[in-house]
Amino acid sequence: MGRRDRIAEPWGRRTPYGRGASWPVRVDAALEDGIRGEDVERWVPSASILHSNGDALDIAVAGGRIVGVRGRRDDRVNHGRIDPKDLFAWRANASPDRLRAPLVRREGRLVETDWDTAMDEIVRTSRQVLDRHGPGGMGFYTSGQLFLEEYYTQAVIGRGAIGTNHVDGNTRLCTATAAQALKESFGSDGQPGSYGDIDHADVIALYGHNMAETQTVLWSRILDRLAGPEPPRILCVDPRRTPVSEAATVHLAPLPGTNLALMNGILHELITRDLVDRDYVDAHTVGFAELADRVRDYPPEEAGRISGVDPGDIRAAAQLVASADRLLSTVLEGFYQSNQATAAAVQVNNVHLVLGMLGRPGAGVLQMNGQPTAQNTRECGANGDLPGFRNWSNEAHVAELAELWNVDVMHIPHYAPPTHAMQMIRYAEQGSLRFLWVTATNPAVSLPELRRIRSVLGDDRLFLVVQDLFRTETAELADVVLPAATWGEKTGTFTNSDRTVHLSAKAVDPPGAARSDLDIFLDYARRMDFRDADGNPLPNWHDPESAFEAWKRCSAGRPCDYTGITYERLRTEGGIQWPCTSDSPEGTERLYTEGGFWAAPDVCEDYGKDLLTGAPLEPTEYRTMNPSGKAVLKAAGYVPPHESATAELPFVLITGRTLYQFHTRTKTGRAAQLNDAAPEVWAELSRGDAERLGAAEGDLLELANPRGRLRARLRITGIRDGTVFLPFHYGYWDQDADEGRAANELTVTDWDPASKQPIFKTAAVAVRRVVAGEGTPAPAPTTTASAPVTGGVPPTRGGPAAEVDESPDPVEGAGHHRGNRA
Ligand SMILES: Nc1nc2c(c(=O)[nH]1)N[C@H]1C(S)=C(S)[C@@H](COP(=O)(O)OP(=O)(O)OC[C@H]3O[C@@H](n4cnc5c(=O)[nH]c(N)nc54)[C@H](O)[C@@H]3O)O[C@H]1N2
Ligand SMILES: Nc1nc2c(c(=O)[nH]1)N[C@H]1C(S)=C(S)[C@@H](COP(=O)(O)OP(=O)(O)OC[C@H]3O[C@@H](n4cnc5c(=O)[nH]c(N)nc54)[C@H](O)[C@@H]3O)O[C@H]1N2
Ligand SMILES: [Mo]
Repeated sequence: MGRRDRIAEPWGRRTPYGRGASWPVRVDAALEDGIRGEDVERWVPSASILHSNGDALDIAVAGGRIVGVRGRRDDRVNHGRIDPKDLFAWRANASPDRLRAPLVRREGRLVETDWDTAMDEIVRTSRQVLDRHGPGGMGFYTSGQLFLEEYYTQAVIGRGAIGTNHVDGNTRLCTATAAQALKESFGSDGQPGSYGDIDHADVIALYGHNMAETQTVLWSRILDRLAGPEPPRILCVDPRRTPVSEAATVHLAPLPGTNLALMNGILHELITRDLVDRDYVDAHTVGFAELADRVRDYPPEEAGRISGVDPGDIRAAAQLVASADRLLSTVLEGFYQSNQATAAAVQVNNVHLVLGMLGRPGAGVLQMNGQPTAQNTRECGANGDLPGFRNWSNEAHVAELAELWNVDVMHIPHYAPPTHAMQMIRYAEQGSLRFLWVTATNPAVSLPELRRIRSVLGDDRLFLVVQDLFRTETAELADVVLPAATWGEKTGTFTNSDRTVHLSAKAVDPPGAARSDLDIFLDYARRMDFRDADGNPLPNWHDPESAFEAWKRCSAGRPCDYTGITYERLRTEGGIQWPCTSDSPEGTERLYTEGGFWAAPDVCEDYGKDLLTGAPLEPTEYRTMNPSGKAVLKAAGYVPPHESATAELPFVLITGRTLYQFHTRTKTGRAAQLNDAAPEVWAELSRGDAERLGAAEGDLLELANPRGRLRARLRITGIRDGTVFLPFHYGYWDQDADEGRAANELTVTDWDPASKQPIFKTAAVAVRRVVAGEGTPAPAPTTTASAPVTGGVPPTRGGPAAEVDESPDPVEGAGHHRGNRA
């Protein structure tokens, strides 16, 4: 099939297929300039690390260096394809500014030191804080980008050895709402659907999910269905014009923050027009009467009034999903980070439950993940959950952990729900949290209201450890910086959005003295001399595989049961979907096929919350409501966002992603192909709003509200009126700058009451034009949702450096893994 510029054509060449057929193979490969297939000495199995899709790939190694990547043709997830970020960003691993030695703060400055000095300082401070403040003085803020083995080790150290409740991940910012929505509806986290559902669905609905840019390989699968016989029809719910909306049969562009009203409008139509699957509802759910009652207040006219969507379009959307023979829905940040996040995401589950659209090929829900390993943070209990999706308010579940770890049950905090990240920041601000260990996340750019975050993390009272690959904005605030090995330099497993587990093996050595996160945590545990009740070391494992085996014991009998998976199987077979047990050795493609949910009172992960207030249900209340563990139809009424547009701050600010950059750009900003495609922050406005401001493409704008200010060049796009979009990828200029370029200078300290996920997608801002662009367009890509609606902007191209091999066969001279392609 030849070579393609995958910056200009991010989704690559079409390989059309029809409904129910197998998605054709297309193997994407990118090797360093001058390296040919036969120069590659080893291909090391891994998967993509720059989104949640879990695209299986092999890392090419020559001369002790990573020299490229190639998609794995036999893997169930990607059938050989990889996305532009994964094709190019591996170059960042070898970046000359990687951290090569630990840093400690001396007289205000970070200076290089050795591991003993750095670890001694961490251990000494840990002991001091434990003595003076107890376990509640200690906090761990981790990631959705480490490996399963590392999270489980962190969870055991934090919850079992130290006994602090303050362990959370940046998954709180990412998919806490996905987890909570799944718990509310089905009793437990765990994705009901499968990527294979794309092959069978005739209607696919994407809610607040710009899949084309954020899971580009999965979108390629949909594009290939759209290009084949019997294409699916698409529903898109997004206030911007995106590649998804361009492909949609029905596009609803709500005012940001009004998803719940819109969903209630859709459910109103399904219920009042009696499009409900009564048999399914009666057999498998509780709560239908309350739901019907609640949505009665949201006829399309009312839902449309609130959301600014034409009532006819709401009817058309309801008609579209109701007409599906097999309906697949996906949900992401446009719901999870917006007003009433959990309540809105739950209504998508409700659509599936009332239509009986679950557990069959093509009929499924994907409450998507964002980060590559977020599923593992959640299942291992390194975020605000207990390991193995155990219920913190179920005494028996906590006792299981105490037995597994051989510690006193009272030592594992379960007096309150695990502390969420925003609350940890609050404790640090108030001074009760004195030690914070940040791993694989860059909160000085990614948390809301950065001026506040800088002041909390930079406070002398807080001892801040930052473990990263680079000297990030957050590392600059740290007391100790630890240099970590990353993907390709260490071994571990991780699980994608559709429960597929992959092994990522070490391909090359990390730079300098950098060490794997797992080794660092285990070293800390030894130096702290953590012991179980019998005086044995805790944790009692020593490497990735022994950590994985320990995790398997923890997962046994829970929804995320890994007991049938081994490193050897992952190495030889490729991705396997959990649960995988001796009863289901091939893994499990879909959950809840016979209705059987994880919602019975004794097994469920959560008794649920009031969606408006977040108040948790008492165990007895849950038992009464759902004694036999059916799915729960949970309803909620609309309430406006806490911050809406005003006369002074007339625009609603939404923030999000572009295809070519990943988060705070520590990797994608260091690969020329990706960096050049979107090198600098920009702001998107509609044509009408731009005219009203007297601004043209490329003009410099200032966005401001009481929390901060930033400047960005204007791109005029198909976004809805009254809304301004900023990519959140670009870190601030310098620590003292009062005016930055990070979107989070302007976002608000606020979170969803049920999931505690911060609201990154509704804030109010003023926008004014500062300087004319003089014909220079905004530094925004043209191939994406940022596509200009005005002429004269040159198209985004990568050129020869971005040319990638796309072939039905593997590149020359390379062996392939056997696999279980779906
Ligand atoms: N290229 C790229 N891919 C990524 C990542 C990345 O950084 N770059 N990050 C990964 C991670 S961690 C995540 S979490 C995912 C996120 O993946 P997505 O959720 O797809 O990405 P976002 O751009 O955050 O938001 C999606 C859409 O939500 C819309 N939106 C904003 N407010 C609202 C609202 O109130 N209602 C509705 N209905 N829509 C709204 C925005 O217009 C935007 O197009 O992407 C993953 N993949
Ligand atoms: N305004 C706004 N803010 C947002 C969002 C938004 O849409 N809008 N989205 C939110 C979401 S969904 C997310 S997921 C977050 C992401 O926000 P962050 O997690 O802060 O972003 P990253 O840049 O991915 O940070 C990961 C860090 O880990 C480092 N790293 C990578 N691999 C390893 C490793 O193996 N070990 C160690 N120790 N370090 C490693 C990287 O160098 C990087 O510094 O941002 C959130 N913030
Ligand atoms: Mo995320």
